[in-house]
Amino acid sequence: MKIDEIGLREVQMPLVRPFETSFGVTRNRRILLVEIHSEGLVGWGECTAGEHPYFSAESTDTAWYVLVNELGPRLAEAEPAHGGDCPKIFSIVRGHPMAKAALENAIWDLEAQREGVSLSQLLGGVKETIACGVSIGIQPSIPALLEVIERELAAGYQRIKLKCKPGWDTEVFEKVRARWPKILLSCDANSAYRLKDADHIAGFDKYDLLMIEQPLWYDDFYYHSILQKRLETPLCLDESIQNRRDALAAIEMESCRILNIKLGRVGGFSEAIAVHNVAQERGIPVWCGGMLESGIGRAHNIALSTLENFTLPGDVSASARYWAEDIVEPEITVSSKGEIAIADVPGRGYAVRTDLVEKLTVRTESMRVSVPVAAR
Ligand code: OSB
Ligand code: MG
Repeated sequence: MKIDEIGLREVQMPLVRPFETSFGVTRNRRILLVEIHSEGLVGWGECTAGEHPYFSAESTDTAWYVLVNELGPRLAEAEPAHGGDCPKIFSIVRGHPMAKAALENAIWDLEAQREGVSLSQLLGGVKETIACGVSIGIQPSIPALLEVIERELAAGYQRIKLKCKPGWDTEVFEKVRARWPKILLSCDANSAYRLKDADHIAGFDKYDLLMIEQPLWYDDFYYHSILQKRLETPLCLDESIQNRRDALAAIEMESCRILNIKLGRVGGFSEAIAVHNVAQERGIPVWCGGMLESGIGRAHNIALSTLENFTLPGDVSASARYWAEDIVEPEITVSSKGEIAIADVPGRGYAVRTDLVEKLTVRTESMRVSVPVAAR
Protein backbone atom coordinates (compact mmCIF):
# COMPACT_ATOMS: atom_id res chain seq x y z
CA MET A 1 0.00 0.00 0.00
CA LYS A 2 1.10 3.52 -0.72
CA ILE A 3 1.76 5.34 2.54
CA ASP A 4 0.95 9.05 2.36
CA GLU A 5 2.00 10.00 5.84
CA ILE A 6 2.99 8.52 9.17
CA GLY A 7 2.02 10.74 12.09
CA LEU A 8 3.53 10.26 15.51
CA ARG A 9 2.22 11.94 18.65
CA GLU A 10 2.58 11.77 22.40
CA VAL A 11 -0.62 12.02 24.40
CA GLN A 12 -0.65 12.39 28.17
CA MET A 13 -3.48 10.67 30.03
CA PRO A 14 -3.89 10.61 33.81
CA LEU A 15 -5.05 7.25 35.20
CA VAL A 16 -8.22 7.41 37.30
CA ARG A 17 -6.21 5.73 40.10
CA PRO A 18 -2.49 5.14 40.54
CA PHE A 19 -1.28 1.69 39.51
CA GLU A 20 1.44 0.16 41.71
CA THR A 21 3.60 -2.82 40.77
CA SER A 22 6.77 -4.26 42.32
CA PHE A 23 8.77 -1.84 40.12
CA GLY A 24 6.91 1.40 40.86
CA VAL A 25 3.79 3.53 40.72
CA THR A 26 2.23 4.92 37.52
CA ARG A 27 -0.07 7.95 37.79
CA ASN A 28 0.12 9.53 34.36
CA ARG A 29 0.60 7.67 31.13
CA ARG A 30 2.70 9.16 28.34
CA ILE A 31 1.44 7.23 25.33
CA LEU A 32 2.80 7.33 21.78
CA LEU A 33 0.22 6.93 19.06
CA VAL A 34 0.94 6.43 15.37
CA GLU A 35 -1.47 7.14 12.58
CA ILE A 36 -0.73 5.86 9.10
CA HIS A 37 -2.54 7.55 6.23
CA SER A 38 -2.95 5.48 3.10
CA GLU A 39 -5.35 5.85 0.17
CA GLY A 40 -7.92 7.81 2.19
CA LEU A 41 -7.84 5.47 5.23
CA VAL A 42 -6.16 5.92 8.61
CA GLY A 43 -4.68 3.04 10.61
CA TRP A 44 -3.87 3.65 14.28
CA GLY A 45 -1.27 2.04 16.49
CA GLU A 46 -0.24 2.46 20.13
CA CYS A 47 3.22 2.06 21.59
CA THR A 48 2.94 0.34 24.98
CA ALA A 49 6.35 1.38 26.30
CA GLY A 50 6.29 2.74 29.83
CA GLU A 51 7.40 6.18 30.96
CA HIS A 52 10.57 4.60 32.39
CA PRO A 53 12.56 1.54 31.27
CA TYR A 54 11.41 -0.50 34.28
CA PHE A 55 9.15 -3.16 32.76
CA SER A 56 11.49 -3.58 29.80
CA ALA A 57 14.36 -1.63 28.23
CA GLU A 58 12.03 0.59 26.20
CA SER A 59 10.48 3.86 27.30
CA THR A 60 8.25 6.48 25.71
CA ASP A 61 11.35 8.46 24.76
CA THR A 62 13.43 5.59 23.34
CA ALA A 63 10.43 4.58 21.25
CA TRP A 64 10.00 8.14 19.97
CA TYR A 65 13.63 8.20 18.92
CA VAL A 66 13.58 4.87 17.12
CA LEU A 67 10.23 5.52 15.44
CA VAL A 68 11.30 8.88 14.05
CA ASN A 69 14.83 7.97 13.05
CA GLU A 70 14.63 4.33 12.06
CA LEU A 71 11.29 2.57 11.85
CA GLY A 72 9.01 5.26 10.42
CA PRO A 73 11.21 6.11 7.41
CA ARG A 74 11.85 2.42 6.65
CA LEU A 75 8.16 1.58 6.73
CA ALA A 76 7.19 4.53 4.54
CA GLU A 77 9.80 3.59 1.98
CA ALA A 78 8.87 -0.11 1.96
CA GLU A 79 5.14 0.37 1.27
CA PRO A 80 4.10 -2.96 2.85
CA ALA A 81 1.11 -4.80 1.38
CA HIS A 82 0.28 -6.52 4.66
CA GLY A 83 0.87 -6.14 8.38
CA GLY A 84 2.75 -9.43 8.14
CA ASP A 85 5.40 -7.74 5.96
CA CYS A 86 6.52 -5.47 8.81
CA PRO A 87 8.85 -7.75 10.82
CA LYS A 88 11.13 -8.15 7.79
CA ILE A 89 11.15 -4.39 7.10
CA PHE A 90 12.15 -3.71 10.73
CA SER A 91 14.56 -6.62 11.16
CA ILE A 92 17.72 -4.55 10.70
CA VAL A 93 16.80 -2.72 13.93
CA ARG A 94 17.50 -4.88 16.96
CA GLY A 95 15.11 -4.81 19.90
CA HIS A 96 12.57 -1.98 20.34
CA PRO A 97 9.57 -4.35 19.97
CA MET A 98 7.05 -1.87 21.41
CA ALA A 99 8.04 0.79 18.87
CA LYS A 100 7.83 -1.79 16.08
CA ALA A 101 4.43 -3.04 17.27
CA ALA A 102 2.94 0.47 17.14
CA LEU A 103 3.62 0.66 13.41
CA GLU A 104 2.94 -2.96 12.52
CA ASN A 105 -0.39 -2.95 14.33
CA ALA A 106 -1.41 0.27 12.56
CA ILE A 107 -0.78 -1.48 9.22
CA TRP A 108 -2.99 -4.44 10.24
CA ASP A 109 -5.62 -1.92 11.38
CA LEU A 110 -5.42 -0.24 7.98
CA GLU A 111 -5.49 -3.54 6.11
CA ALA A 112 -8.65 -4.67 7.92
CA GLN A 113 -10.38 -1.43 6.90
CA ARG A 114 -9.21 -1.76 3.30
CA GLU A 115 -10.44 -5.38 3.10
CA GLY A 116 -13.73 -4.49 4.81
CA VAL A 117 -13.27 -7.11 7.54
CA SER A 118 -12.94 -6.82 11.29
CA LEU A 119 -9.43 -6.84 12.69
CA SER A 120 -10.37 -10.03 14.55
CA GLN A 121 -11.29 -11.73 11.27
CA LEU A 122 -8.12 -10.56 9.57
CA LEU A 123 -6.06 -12.06 12.41
CA GLY A 124 -7.90 -15.39 12.18
CA GLY A 125 -9.98 -14.85 15.33
CA VAL A 126 -12.82 -17.25 16.08
CA LYS A 127 -14.59 -15.77 19.11
CA GLU A 128 -17.58 -13.44 19.33
CA THR A 129 -16.87 -12.53 22.94
CA ILE A 130 -13.70 -12.57 25.00
CA ALA A 131 -13.28 -13.32 28.72
CA CYS A 132 -11.97 -10.50 30.90
CA GLY A 133 -10.04 -10.36 34.13
CA VAL A 134 -8.50 -7.49 36.07
CA SER A 135 -5.00 -6.75 37.27
CA ILE A 136 -5.13 -5.06 40.68
CA GLY A 137 -2.14 -3.01 41.76
CA ILE A 138 -0.53 -3.10 45.19
CA GLN A 139 -2.86 -1.26 47.61
CA PRO A 140 -2.19 0.84 50.73
CA SER A 141 -3.75 -1.85 52.95
CA ILE A 142 -5.44 -5.24 52.83
CA PRO A 143 -8.91 -3.81 53.65
CA ALA A 144 -8.47 -1.38 50.75
CA LEU A 145 -7.58 -4.30 48.46
CA LEU A 146 -10.61 -6.33 49.57
CA GLU A 147 -12.82 -3.42 48.71
CA VAL A 148 -11.34 -3.17 45.21
CA ILE A 149 -11.77 -6.92 44.64
CA GLU A 150 -15.38 -6.71 45.84
CA ARG A 151 -16.08 -3.98 43.29
CA GLU A 152 -14.39 -5.82 40.40
CA LEU A 153 -16.21 -9.09 41.13
CA ALA A 154 -19.51 -7.20 41.32
CA ALA A 155 -18.71 -5.74 37.90
CA GLY A 156 -18.47 -9.31 36.57
CA TYR A 157 -14.75 -9.82 36.02
CA GLN A 158 -13.91 -13.53 35.70
CA ARG A 159 -10.41 -13.53 37.17
CA ILE A 160 -8.62 -11.41 39.75
CA LYS A 161 -4.87 -10.91 39.39
CA LEU A 162 -3.01 -9.42 42.32
CA LYS A 163 0.26 -7.61 41.90
CA CYS A 164 2.62 -8.95 44.54
CA LYS A 165 6.12 -8.58 45.95
CA PRO A 166 7.95 -9.67 49.10
CA GLY A 167 5.87 -8.31 51.99
CA TRP A 168 2.69 -8.14 49.87
CA ASP A 169 1.99 -11.79 49.16
CA THR A 170 1.06 -14.67 51.52
CA GLU A 171 -0.80 -12.56 54.06
CA VAL A 172 -2.72 -10.94 51.24
CA PHE A 173 -3.59 -14.28 49.57
CA GLU A 174 -4.64 -15.65 52.96
CA LYS A 175 -7.17 -12.84 53.52
CA VAL A 176 -8.46 -12.90 49.96
CA ARG A 177 -8.94 -16.69 49.99
CA ALA A 178 -10.63 -16.54 53.39
CA ARG A 179 -13.23 -14.22 51.88
CA TRP A 180 -13.44 -15.76 48.36
CA PRO A 181 -12.37 -19.43 48.45
CA LYS A 182 -13.53 -20.22 44.88
CA ILE A 183 -12.69 -17.29 42.57
CA LEU A 184 -10.08 -17.54 39.82
CA LEU A 185 -7.12 -15.84 41.47
CA SER A 186 -3.57 -15.29 40.23
CA CYS A 187 -0.59 -13.15 41.12
CA ASP A 188 2.07 -11.23 39.19
CA ALA A 189 5.43 -10.40 40.77
CA ASN A 190 7.07 -8.60 37.83
CA SER A 191 10.39 -10.25 38.76
CA ALA A 192 10.36 -9.28 42.45
CA TYR A 193 11.76 -12.62 43.77
CA ARG A 194 14.97 -14.60 43.48
CA LEU A 195 15.60 -18.33 43.48
CA LYS A 196 16.52 -18.20 47.16
CA ASP A 197 12.84 -17.35 47.74
CA ALA A 198 11.76 -20.72 46.26
CA ASP A 199 10.54 -22.14 49.61
CA HIS A 200 8.57 -18.98 50.29
CA ILE A 201 7.00 -19.09 46.81
CA ALA A 202 6.19 -22.81 47.27
CA GLY A 203 4.03 -21.58 50.17
CA PHE A 204 1.74 -19.93 47.56
CA ASP A 205 0.56 -23.44 46.52
CA LYS A 206 -1.78 -23.35 49.52
CA TYR A 207 -3.88 -20.59 47.97
CA ASP A 208 -4.93 -22.49 44.84
CA LEU A 209 -3.72 -19.79 42.45
CA LEU A 210 -4.44 -20.19 38.76
CA MET A 211 -0.84 -19.13 38.09
CA ILE A 212 2.14 -17.18 39.42
CA GLU A 213 3.30 -14.69 36.80
CA GLN A 214 6.99 -13.86 36.28
CA PRO A 215 8.31 -14.34 39.82
CA LEU A 216 12.02 -14.33 38.87
CA TRP A 217 14.35 -12.33 36.59
CA TYR A 218 12.77 -10.51 33.64
CA ASP A 219 14.95 -12.26 31.08
CA ASP A 220 15.09 -15.75 32.57
CA PHE A 221 13.91 -19.23 31.51
CA TYR A 222 16.38 -21.48 33.31
CA TYR A 223 15.73 -20.52 36.95
CA HIS A 224 11.99 -20.43 36.33
CA SER A 225 12.28 -24.06 35.15
CA ILE A 226 13.97 -24.97 38.43
CA LEU A 227 11.30 -23.11 40.40
CA GLN A 228 8.45 -24.69 38.42
CA LYS A 229 9.65 -28.17 39.46
CA ARG A 230 9.19 -27.15 43.10
CA LEU A 231 5.63 -25.86 42.66
CA GLU A 232 2.19 -27.30 42.08
CA THR A 233 0.93 -23.94 40.86
CA PRO A 234 1.62 -23.23 37.17
CA LEU A 235 4.09 -20.47 36.40
CA CYS A 236 3.22 -18.00 33.65
CA LEU A 237 5.88 -16.00 31.83
CA ASP A 238 5.35 -12.42 30.73
CA GLU A 239 8.57 -10.33 30.55
CA SER A 240 10.78 -13.26 29.42
CA ILE A 241 8.83 -14.02 26.25
CA GLN A 242 9.80 -11.73 23.37
CA ASN A 243 9.11 -14.03 20.42
CA ARG A 244 8.08 -17.50 19.23
CA ARG A 245 11.56 -18.90 19.83
CA ASP A 246 11.45 -17.77 23.47
CA ALA A 247 8.00 -19.32 23.87
CA LEU A 248 9.23 -22.64 22.48
CA ALA A 249 12.33 -22.58 24.69
CA ALA A 250 10.24 -21.86 27.78
CA ILE A 251 7.78 -24.63 26.91
CA GLU A 252 10.53 -27.19 26.19
CA MET A 253 12.41 -26.28 29.37
CA GLU A 254 9.16 -26.39 31.35
CA SER A 255 9.81 -22.88 32.64
CA CYS A 256 6.04 -22.25 32.68
CA ARG A 257 2.71 -23.92 31.90
CA ILE A 258 0.87 -20.78 30.77
CA LEU A 259 1.90 -17.83 28.58
CA ASN A 260 0.94 -14.18 28.74
CA ILE A 261 1.04 -12.57 25.27
CA LYS A 262 1.45 -8.81 24.94
CA LEU A 263 1.47 -7.22 21.51
CA GLY A 264 4.10 -4.64 22.38
CA ARG A 265 6.46 -7.00 24.16
CA VAL A 266 6.61 -9.38 21.16
CA GLY A 267 6.76 -6.65 18.48
CA GLY A 268 3.27 -6.75 16.99
CA PHE A 269 0.51 -8.97 15.64
CA SER A 270 2.72 -11.25 13.47
CA GLU A 271 4.88 -12.42 16.35
CA ALA A 272 1.91 -12.53 18.75
CA ILE A 273 0.13 -14.93 16.37
CA ALA A 274 3.33 -17.01 16.08
CA VAL A 275 3.61 -17.26 19.89
CA HIS A 276 -0.09 -18.14 20.12
CA ASN A 277 0.29 -20.87 17.49
CA VAL A 278 3.34 -22.54 18.97
CA ALA A 279 1.71 -22.54 22.42
CA GLN A 280 -1.44 -24.07 20.95
CA GLU A 281 0.57 -26.82 19.20
CA ARG A 282 2.18 -27.69 22.54
CA GLY A 283 -1.04 -27.57 24.58
CA ILE A 284 -0.08 -24.42 26.51
CA PRO A 285 -2.98 -21.98 27.15
CA VAL A 286 -2.40 -18.26 26.60
CA TRP A 287 -4.06 -15.03 27.67
CA CYS A 288 -3.66 -11.41 26.60
CA GLY A 289 -1.74 -9.13 28.93
CA GLY A 290 -2.22 -5.38 29.28
CA MET A 291 0.06 -2.36 29.59
CA LEU A 292 -2.44 0.28 30.79
CA GLU A 293 -3.33 1.00 27.18
CA SER A 294 -5.65 3.65 25.83
CA GLY A 295 -8.64 2.46 23.81
CA ILE A 296 -6.53 2.10 20.68
CA GLY A 297 -4.10 -0.46 22.11
CA ARG A 298 -6.99 -2.04 23.99
CA ALA A 299 -8.99 -2.49 20.74
CA HIS A 300 -5.98 -4.33 19.29
CA ASN A 301 -5.72 -6.50 22.43
CA ILE A 302 -9.41 -7.35 22.11
CA ALA A 303 -8.99 -8.44 18.48
CA LEU A 304 -5.95 -10.58 19.36
CA SER A 305 -7.85 -12.24 22.22
CA THR A 306 -10.33 -13.74 19.73
CA LEU A 307 -7.75 -16.30 18.55
CA GLU A 308 -8.64 -19.85 19.56
CA ASN A 309 -5.98 -20.58 22.17
CA PHE A 310 -6.73 -17.48 24.28
CA THR A 311 -8.58 -19.74 26.69
CA LEU A 312 -7.92 -17.88 29.94
CA PRO A 313 -9.38 -14.45 30.89
CA GLY A 314 -7.00 -11.65 29.89
CA ASP A 315 -5.98 -8.35 31.49
CA VAL A 316 -8.26 -6.66 28.98
CA SER A 317 -10.71 -4.59 30.97
CA ALA A 318 -13.11 -1.68 30.53
CA SER A 319 -11.98 1.86 29.61
CA ALA A 320 -13.50 3.22 32.82
CA ARG A 321 -11.04 1.27 35.00
CA TYR A 322 -8.25 3.42 33.60
CA TRP A 323 -9.60 6.66 32.13
CA ALA A 324 -12.11 9.37 32.97
CA GLU A 325 -12.52 9.68 29.20
CA ASP A 326 -11.09 7.18 26.73
CA ILE A 327 -9.95 8.25 23.26
CA VAL A 328 -12.21 5.78 21.44
CA GLU A 329 -15.95 5.58 20.91
CA PRO A 330 -17.84 3.66 21.96
CA GLU A 331 -15.69 3.31 25.04
CA ILE A 332 -14.78 -0.26 25.90
CA THR A 333 -17.25 -1.90 28.25
CA VAL A 334 -17.39 -5.27 29.95
CA SER A 335 -20.71 -7.09 30.47
CA SER A 336 -21.96 -8.33 33.84
CA LYS A 337 -20.68 -11.78 32.72
CA GLY A 338 -17.17 -10.35 32.40
CA GLU A 339 -17.08 -10.37 28.62
CA ILE A 340 -16.34 -7.95 25.82
CA ALA A 341 -18.42 -8.46 22.67
CA ILE A 342 -16.60 -8.24 19.34
CA ALA A 343 -18.13 -5.71 16.94
CA ASP A 344 -18.61 -7.17 13.47
CA VAL A 345 -17.54 -4.04 11.59
CA PRO A 346 -14.54 -3.33 9.36
CA GLY A 347 -11.33 -2.48 11.19
CA ARG A 348 -10.68 -2.16 14.93
CA GLY A 349 -14.34 -1.64 15.87
CA TYR A 350 -13.78 1.50 17.96
CA ALA A 351 -13.56 4.93 16.33
CA VAL A 352 -10.78 7.26 17.42
CA ARG A 353 -11.99 10.52 19.03
CA THR A 354 -9.60 12.70 17.10
CA ASP A 355 -10.71 15.95 18.81
CA LEU A 356 -9.91 14.51 22.23
CA VAL A 357 -6.65 13.02 20.96
CA GLU A 358 -5.69 16.46 19.67
CA LYS A 359 -6.48 18.00 23.07
CA LEU A 360 -4.29 15.48 24.91
CA THR A 361 -1.36 15.78 22.50
CA VAL A 362 1.87 17.31 23.79
CA ARG A 363 4.14 16.74 20.78
CA THR A 364 3.89 15.57 17.19
CA GLU A 365 6.14 14.57 14.35
CA SER A 366 5.22 13.83 10.76
CA MET A 367 7.24 11.23 8.93
CA ARG A 368 6.54 11.89 5.29
CA VAL A 369 8.10 9.77 2.61
CA SER A 370 10.79 11.86 1.04
CA VAL A 371 14.35 10.66 1.13
CA PRO A 372 15.07 6.90 0.93
CA VAL A 373 16.65 5.62 4.14
CA ALA A 374 19.77 4.41 2.31
CA ALA A 375 20.42 7.94 0.98
CA ARG A 376 20.08 9.76 4.29
O1 OSB B 1 3.06 -7.16 34.17
O2 OSB B 1 1.12 -7.37 33.36
C1 OSB B 1 2.01 -6.63 33.77
C2 OSB B 1 0.84 -2.99 33.72
C3 OSB B 1 2.02 -2.36 33.37
C4 OSB B 1 3.15 -3.10 33.22
C5 OSB B 1 3.13 -4.48 33.38
C6 OSB B 1 1.96 -5.13 33.71
C7 OSB B 1 0.80 -4.36 33.91
C8 OSB B 1 -0.49 -4.92 34.33
C9 OSB B 1 -1.71 -4.10 34.01
O3 OSB B 1 -0.59 -5.93 34.98
C10 OSB B 1 -2.60 -4.75 33.04
C11 OSB B 1 -3.64 -3.79 32.56
O4 OSB B 1 -4.68 -3.69 33.21
O5 OSB B 1 -3.43 -3.12 31.50
MG1 MG C 1 2.88 -9.27 34.02
